Amino acid sequence: MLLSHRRGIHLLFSRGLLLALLLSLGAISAWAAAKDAPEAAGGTFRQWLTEFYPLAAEQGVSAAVYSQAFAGVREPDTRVLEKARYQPEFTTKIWDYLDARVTPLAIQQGQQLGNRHARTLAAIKARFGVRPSVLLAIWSMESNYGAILTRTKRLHAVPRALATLAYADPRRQKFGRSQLLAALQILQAGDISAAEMLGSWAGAMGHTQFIPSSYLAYGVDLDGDGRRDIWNSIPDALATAANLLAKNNWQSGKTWGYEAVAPPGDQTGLVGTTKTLAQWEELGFRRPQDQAFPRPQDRAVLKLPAGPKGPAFLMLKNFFVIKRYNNSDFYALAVGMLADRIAGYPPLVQPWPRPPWSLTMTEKYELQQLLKKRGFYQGVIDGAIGSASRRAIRAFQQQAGLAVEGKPSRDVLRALRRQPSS
Ligand SMILES: [Ca+2]
Repeated sequence: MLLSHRRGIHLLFSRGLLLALLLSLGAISAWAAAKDAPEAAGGTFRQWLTEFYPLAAEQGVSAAVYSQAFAGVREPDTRVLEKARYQPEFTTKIWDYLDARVTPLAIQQGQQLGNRHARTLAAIKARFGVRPSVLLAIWSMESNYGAILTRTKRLHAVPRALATLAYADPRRQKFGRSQLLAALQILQAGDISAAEMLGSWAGAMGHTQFIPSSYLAYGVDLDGDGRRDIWNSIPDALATAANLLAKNNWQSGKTWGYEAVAPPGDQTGLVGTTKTLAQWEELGFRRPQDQAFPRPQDRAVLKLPAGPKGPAFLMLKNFFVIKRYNNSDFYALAVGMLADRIAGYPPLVQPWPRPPWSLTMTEKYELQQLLKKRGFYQGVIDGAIGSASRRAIRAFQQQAGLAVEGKPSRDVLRALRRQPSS
């Protein structure tokens, strides 16, 4: 395991079968000893780090940089493994996803930050061809305009987090190893100090949340201080995001897609097919409020994110370029819609097919506030109903003698409003 396959074979032929056998026996007995002595598990992680170093050295990482990257580290980061194991116990609907991200606050902050960083954004537009509102929307989605970077207790030392995945998460071993090598190259280049290299459990870093390999591919030093600093420099972080989009063939001057009204009937069979906007019009697809499609020869893909009863979308090339950032239709739609709102365009015309029991965004805030007031919820009031909010709903339902299902419904809200504060 500790030698790569290729290097193991090289060893076998260059130094002989006997040596290779002896080495593998040695590795087996060391493994057996570690297994018999669970208190030595930390030592095992240290040993893994020692044995990983030659691979880093091959990438030009000095011993000094390597030991700095793991200074004081004895054990894997168990919080990383907990977060890696987490699976949401419910599926999010598109309207709940968008409610939590395309919020009045995110739009307002995006507009204010757009004014504050107008010169930077204009320079990025000139160099990479990406309009400011798209970059502001990505910044909001990725780090809440940098707010998550200030909650350092929730962040992880990136080299340790990636080594943990490589060492202890079989499903992410390959990812952990390759990203760790990339992270060490960033440290070697001196773009950031080891102590400042903080990120998510999976190694996403800075204002625009780049994993180390993407950082190496797209990092930009826009402010010209000689370092590509996506952690502390907003110009660098936004330019790096723009560079990713540009290098993936962003089409300057074009939008991401159009809200469309589908013709009567179930159009699910056409989802994912590509036609020109003119051809979609011939099939009966229209923009709401009888606006014309600009450039009818542009090719577009049909999406029905909420199924046949919800609004249709005709997605242009840039929608799929946004997905290079995060390979999710929900994500790309949220970036596109938030960007449009920041740029001053109106919201969607057609409603989402929300079930009758579901709550509006204002009601979700009220639900969380009441759960907090009644002592069931300790999380943030952000209108995003995740696991913690659902646990709180279940706890409340149990105490109130209601059916325990944890759904953020109108019934639950009514029951909470009736219950006096404890
Ligand atoms: Ca810089």
